[in-house]
Amino acid sequence: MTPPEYAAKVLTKFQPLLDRTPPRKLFLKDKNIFYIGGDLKFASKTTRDKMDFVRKKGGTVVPVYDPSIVTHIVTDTTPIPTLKALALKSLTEIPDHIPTVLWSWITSGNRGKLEFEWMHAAFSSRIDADSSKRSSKGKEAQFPRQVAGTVSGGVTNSSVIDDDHHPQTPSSSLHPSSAAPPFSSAANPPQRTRHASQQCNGPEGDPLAEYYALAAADQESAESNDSSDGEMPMDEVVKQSRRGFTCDQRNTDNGHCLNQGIIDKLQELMELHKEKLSDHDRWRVFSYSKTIRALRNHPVQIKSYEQARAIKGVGDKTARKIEEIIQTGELRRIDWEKTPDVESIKNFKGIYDVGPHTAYQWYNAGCRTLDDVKARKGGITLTPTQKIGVEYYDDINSRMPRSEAEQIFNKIKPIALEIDPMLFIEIMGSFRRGKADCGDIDILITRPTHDGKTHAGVIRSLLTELHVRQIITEDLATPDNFDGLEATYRGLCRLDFRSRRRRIDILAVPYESRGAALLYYTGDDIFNRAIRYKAGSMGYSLNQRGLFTAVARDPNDRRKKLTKGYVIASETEEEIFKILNVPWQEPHERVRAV
Ligand code: DCT
Ligand code: MG
Repeated sequence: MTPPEYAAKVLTKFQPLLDRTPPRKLFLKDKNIFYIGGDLKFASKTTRDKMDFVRKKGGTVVPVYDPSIVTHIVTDTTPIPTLKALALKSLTEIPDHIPTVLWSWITSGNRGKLEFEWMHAAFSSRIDADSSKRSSKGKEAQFPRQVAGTVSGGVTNSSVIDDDHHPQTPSSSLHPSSAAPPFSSAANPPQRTRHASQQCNGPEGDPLAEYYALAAADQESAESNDSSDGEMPMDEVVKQSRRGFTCDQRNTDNGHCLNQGIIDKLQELMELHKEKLSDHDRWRVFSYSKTIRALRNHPVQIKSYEQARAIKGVGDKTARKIEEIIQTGELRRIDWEKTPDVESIKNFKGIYDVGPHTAYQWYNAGCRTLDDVKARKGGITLTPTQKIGVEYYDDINSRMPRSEAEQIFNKIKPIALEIDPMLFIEIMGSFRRGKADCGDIDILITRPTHDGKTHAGVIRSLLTELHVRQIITEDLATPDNFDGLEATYRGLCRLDFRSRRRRIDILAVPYESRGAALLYYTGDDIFNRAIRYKAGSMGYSLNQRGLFTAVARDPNDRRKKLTKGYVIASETEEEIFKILNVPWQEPHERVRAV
């Protein structure tokens, strides 16, 4: 059995033991560990024992190296076999947020608490991995972590700020042999950042954004674990360690909540952090969303700091905020976070096709209001879709009643069936989850192929017809290939001349992918992340096309696939749930977002 095969097996071992073990002994609980023993082909007894040990201490042994999942690489071998196991060419390809440590780091947990990763760094060039944890340790309450625009003599350097993915903090740029101690950035303590340019985190629409946020959440989790103020370690967003993965628990929200007042204030604070894009703010969003979820399901009304602190995952700082809300009905932090840029950035991001990067650019160009944008203040330029976004700003930013989505769909469906009566056409997204209002209309189209025909080209005819009948009014994004089986269309539509314009997405998928596509486009997004995460931790990969086995890559060139991951399920949602051992849930039970 190979090490990855054994790792996959370990995932399901020891559950009864884990259930019996006191949580304080599960010191690897939030850690996703990729272990390398140096035995690439056959898992030796030592490797098997070590993987068992990780699992028994609550850790997850990740079978296939995936930087979006792995929190720590633990290696007992030299760089070359380590790189082989990781299928990388150079240690520099390991992202900064993943410490590469020796086995001794794992055993340090036996002494009561895991020691700092840098003390156990496996390779000198990786000593500084994840130095961001150390640079801001213990300062979170007062000073949000400086992302990449670092402070030098009180003057911020915004030139490197955009590159959130490769932050050049003073400590991370130090050579390990430097005399400076690992906490050297304390000489330049992170400062509260109010200037918009410092909050740009990278290109908008970054498909990995959620993983960076997740990684940030994990970082902070470890950080609070280590912090001296006793903040409890946070669970990962999509995983609830002892109770399993978030996708495994049906949504039990019965609408009645005893802690709504607290939730409202925390939510208000969370929304402010959403507009700010430093790692710190992203983590706050995840942290508060998790607390809010916990409060929603909490069976008693919280009346004290101690009661708040007793909730799993609520640390000292959050408990103090809850106490303030209970005692005063207010939360001063909300005013503190209402920096001048927040409102403008929020408004700009409401424009279709405007992400954080553009929003901050416009802010820095002097725009503060939508009128400033319309007036092109500061010489800003808009793309054609952004112009449509500005013109129908209010329409696009208001949610439609469920009934309106249904009426629009009921106009579109017969038109599609006129083109081909064999089409499968369904409405997805929040509508399928039973929500009372919808942000847009998500339509899925496919067609059985047993008669030798497909739905290729249908989208073209459908769009033409919907334009002619003035149901679709503006195009925002048209498919690259109208004649393929996969196509994505985005636009605006309306029920009639008196109605607001609404966002509409039409997605065509091959018939054999329909189950995976239904699952994906039904959501919600947090449920999707959780089920993808679970699939990944089981050595699979899940997307809107199907559930795939892991792909083996050429160690000399990661871009080259050695084995093609093959689809093991895609035709029905049920089979995907079954293989991933997720209890079946109807669409309305898949709601996880707060
Ligand atoms: N989705 C996802 N991850 C995202 C965005 C979307 O998995 N980041 C999936 C889940 C829902 C589906 O795509 C449709 O997306 P939206 O229309 O954006 O969301 P919705 O759940 O339909 O909510 P809304 O009512 O706001 O449209
Ligand atoms: Mg939707």
